[in-house]
Amino acid sequence: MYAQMIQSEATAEDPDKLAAFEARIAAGEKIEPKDWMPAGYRKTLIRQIGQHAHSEIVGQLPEGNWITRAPTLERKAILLAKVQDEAGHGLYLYCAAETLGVSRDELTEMLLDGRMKYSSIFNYPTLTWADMGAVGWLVDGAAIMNQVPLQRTSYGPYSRAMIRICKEESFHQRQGYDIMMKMAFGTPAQKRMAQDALNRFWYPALMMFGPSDKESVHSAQSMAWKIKMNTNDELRQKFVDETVPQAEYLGLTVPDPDLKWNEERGHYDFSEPDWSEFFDVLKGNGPCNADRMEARQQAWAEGQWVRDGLMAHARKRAARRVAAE
Ligand code: BYC
Repeated sequence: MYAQMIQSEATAEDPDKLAAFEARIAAGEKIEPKDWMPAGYRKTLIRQIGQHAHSEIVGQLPEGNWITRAPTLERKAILLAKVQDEAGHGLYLYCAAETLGVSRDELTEMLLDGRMKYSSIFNYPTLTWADMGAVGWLVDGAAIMNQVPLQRTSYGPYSRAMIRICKEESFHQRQGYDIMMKMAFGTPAQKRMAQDALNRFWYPALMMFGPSDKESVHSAQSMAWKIKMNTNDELRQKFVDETVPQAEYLGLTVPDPDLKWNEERGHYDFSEPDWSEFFDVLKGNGPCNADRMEARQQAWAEGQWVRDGLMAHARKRAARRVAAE
C-alpha cells in the first residue's frame, strides 16, 4: 500500500500543487494527513518518523536490562516508568507515521528485514548501574536537543507527537542526571563508575545527531521542507555547549583532550566522533546490533497470536455490523 501511494502521488505531482505546497511551508502552516504533499515529503517523513519510532521501542532494551537490578525500590519505580514512557513514545510515533499511509505492521517488517534503521546509540551495551545515569543524562539529553525543535516541524501529526514526547524526555534527562549526581558525589568507587559510563557514552551520544553536515544526505531537502529544523552539526554543537558545564559540576572529565572553550566562536571546540565506527554500527556491526534485532524478532514472533486474535475479533465485529445494516 505504501509503495502504491508513493507511486500514485509521484505521477500526480504537478507544478501548481508543488508551488502551493511550498508556499504553505514558507508561511509556517502545518501540513495535515489529507492535504496534498509531494511524494518525497511523504517518503522522508515515513523514513524519519519510522526510524524514530523504532528507536523508542529498541531503546527500551538497554534500560530494561537494569530494571531487575535497580539499587532501590524508588530507583526501580522511576526506571520502570521511564521505560514505559519509551513504549508510549513509540506508539505516538507509529500513529503519526500511519497517517501517511503506511501501516504499523509494514513499518515493523521493514525494521525486521533491515530496510529501516533505529538509532545507532542503542547498539552499545549498558554494563553498570552508572550507565542508567549516563543514558538518561546524555542519550535523553541528546534526544531532547534534537526533539525540541521538531515540535515545530511542518507535518501536523509529527509536531503534535513531539510536543507530548518532549514533556516526558525532560523528566528522563533529569532522572539520569540525578543518578549521575548520586554516583559522582558518592564513594570513590561510585565516582569511578560514573566516569567510566561518561567515557563510554560520550562519543556514541555525539553520533546520535547523525553524520557531519558534509556527509548528511537528507539535511538540505528536509530543512527546506521544515521536516528538520537544524543541521546535525548545529545540534551537536549545542549539545556539547550545554553538557560540558554539567560534567564539570559533577567533577567528571569529558573524554576529549582537545575540548576547550573558544572565546571567539562562543562555543566549545571538540573532537569529532570516529565516523568509521558510526558507519560500521549502521551497517550492523556494533557491539549489540545482533542482540537488539534478535530481541525484536522474538517479540514480533511471540506476539503473533495476539495480533491474530485482535484481527479475528475486528473481523467478527465488522461482519456483525454488516449483518445488522
Ligand atoms: N543512527 O542524511 P542524514 C530516542 C542515518 S533518540 C542511525 O543526516 P537525516 C530515545 C540516516 O537515517 C533517537 N542512523 O539523515 C532516546 C540516513 O540513512 P538512510 C531517535 C542514523 O534523517 C532515549 C543516513 O544516516 N531520534 O529515540 O536527515 C531513550 C544519513 O544521515 C543516525 C530520532 O530519530 C543515527 N544516529 O538525519 C529512548 C529523531 N544518524 O535513512 C529513545 C528524529 C543518521 O538514508 N530523527 N542516520 O538510510 C532525526 O532528527 C534525523 O533522522 C537524524 C538523521 C538527525 C537522526
